[in-house]
Amino acid sequence: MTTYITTPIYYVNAQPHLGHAYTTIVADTYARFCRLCGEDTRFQTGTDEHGDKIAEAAARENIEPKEYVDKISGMFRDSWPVLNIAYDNFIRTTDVEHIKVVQSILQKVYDKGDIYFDAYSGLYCKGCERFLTEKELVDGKCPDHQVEPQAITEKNYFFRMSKYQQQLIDHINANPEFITPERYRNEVLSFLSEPLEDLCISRPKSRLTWGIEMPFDKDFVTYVWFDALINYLTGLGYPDDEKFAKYWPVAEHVIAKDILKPHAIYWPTMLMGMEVPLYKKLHVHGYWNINDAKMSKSVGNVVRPAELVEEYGVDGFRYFALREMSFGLDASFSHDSIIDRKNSDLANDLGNLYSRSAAMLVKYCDGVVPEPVDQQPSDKELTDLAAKVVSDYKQTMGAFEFHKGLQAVWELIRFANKYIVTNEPWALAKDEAQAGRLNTVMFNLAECLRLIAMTIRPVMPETSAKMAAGLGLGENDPIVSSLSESAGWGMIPVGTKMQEIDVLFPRMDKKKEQAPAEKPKNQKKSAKKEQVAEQDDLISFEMFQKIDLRVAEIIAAEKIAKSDKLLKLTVKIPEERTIVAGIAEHYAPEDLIGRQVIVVANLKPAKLMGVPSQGMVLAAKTGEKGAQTLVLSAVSETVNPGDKVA
Ligand code: ME8
Repeated sequence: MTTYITTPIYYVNAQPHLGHAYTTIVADTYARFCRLCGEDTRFQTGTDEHGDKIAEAAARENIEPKEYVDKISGMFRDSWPVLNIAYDNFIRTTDVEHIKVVQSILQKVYDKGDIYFDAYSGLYCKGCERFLTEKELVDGKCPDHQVEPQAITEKNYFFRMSKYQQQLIDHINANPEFITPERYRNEVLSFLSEPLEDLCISRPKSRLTWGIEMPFDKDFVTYVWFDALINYLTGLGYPDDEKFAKYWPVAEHVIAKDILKPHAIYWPTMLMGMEVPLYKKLHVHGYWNINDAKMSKSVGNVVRPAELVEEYGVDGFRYFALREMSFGLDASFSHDSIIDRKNSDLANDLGNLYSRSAAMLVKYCDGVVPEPVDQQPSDKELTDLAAKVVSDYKQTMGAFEFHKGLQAVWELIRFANKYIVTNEPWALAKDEAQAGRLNTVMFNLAECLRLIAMTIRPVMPETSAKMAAGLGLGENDPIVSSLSESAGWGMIPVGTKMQEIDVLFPRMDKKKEQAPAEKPKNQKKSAKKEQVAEQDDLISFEMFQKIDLRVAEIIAAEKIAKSDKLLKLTVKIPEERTIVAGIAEHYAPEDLIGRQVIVVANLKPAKLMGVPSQGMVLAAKTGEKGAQTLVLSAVSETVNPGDKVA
């Protein structure tokens, strides 16, 4: 079996956010799942780099479009390894090969008469990059972008999309899995019940130069879907490369509902015009909202994937994204919901199962998987459940119901935790006559861990590898990496020697301060400044200069009553002041006297546990999340208290 899975190619007018990350994690998980099932799999993502919005973004930054797209495309490319996303191909629409293929396709479709030149008046939405019909407007505005579309009349090239309307309806009716989930298939069929208009596919160069030139008219560039959608072919070396012959017939696209129409209507009709077979499946998911509100730059609630990885770990984030969203429906992100999932599903259920089982294997079996000699009828409940879980998992993951696939695995995890309680290995260990039974129970637990390590592999590759290592198995041992070969019960070899590993998922504290993405912005920045900060995650030198960093000498330190974390420090910078620091768990007050540390001297004064604090002491956070240690900042030689740090 072969699989070709793609994400949309993302516009380079903004940095990657939670929505982009979700789609890409979905595609990566599916690719890993297909590989787990032994399929030859190709996974492609990339960036969409032509068009008005991008030319405008470059102009705002005062740089050439090419320089601009190189920079932002690089940000997308750099984001994906942080999320453990392993694509096979990253395509850019500014790639020379892509441009050549788009032009050759345009010429072919033009030569056969499916592209014509005509005047057009219409209501154009810049956000959607297409003309909207009156019917699509809500209160005269584009429902997606909340702006009134512009009335435009100009001569342009058109693709005869209407010609293929019936053929597309027939195809969708004959192939129920062509567009899923079903609600989106119904939406498309309902749209197709009205006459389809032809598709405007060009812009005069007088209005836009940042695009691919029409091969038959140098005064026009193509715009923009006829450029972007073709990436799915050019990434396979269309038309001559063998990759095209091999992977195109099994192409599956993943998108969100915002680009349903271009993918479910424009693209298949374009393929018909190009005389290329249609893709196999379109998988459409819903939208992530933030605390039930739309994610938007102006509200200031855009969630950045790198921040989530930093906060919750890569697997914590991947698990949450796939478990929380029912594929096809909208979902709401909040820091509390991710912490809840991490604590209950990962730390309590999976983490505890692993640590309890591993500890008992070490204690009662010298860390070696024992031979099961005394399987009892009650064990059949466990082995039957494992078989059912693997079968449900395979079916749901293959059908893009990732939340259900994970639910199935968690059924096994929760049952295994109960199995420990009902079988009481600690009691069996006290009775020599029960040695065989103890070995059987411990073997069964080790085998559960193996099956769990294998089934979570597509979603949480890092944790799966860690569990495999803990079980003394190589990351790529077929018994944890091949569902086609090793889905049955009882495959962990007797005699396998366990290895010690770190805690899988430390619990997280909910009361901690929320990450910045959730807080609304309250200061107004100029549009230009915001753009730069948004795109670079950088602050200007002027902004940095506003932070008054100084060397402070600690002259007194004491605990604050009723607080485990806070110390009251008296420092000289060179005048004396009080700073409250959250370092009580890491430093004894008496060890601090005489130390020179770096402080932010111009932080707004605040009261902590009733004690006024005028500044902040800087320290490094080191170690695993949840078990971090603070190490105070210092200067390498003694200097005068109050010296500036720059
Ligand atoms: O549309 N929730 O690019 P784009 C979930 N270049 N997913 C979201 C999301 C959200 N709130 N916001 C964005 C384009 N996405 C075109 C595509 S393809 C030939 C050309 C994800 O940068 C989701 O996958 O606007 C959505 O379809 C995509 O980003 C849109 O990305």
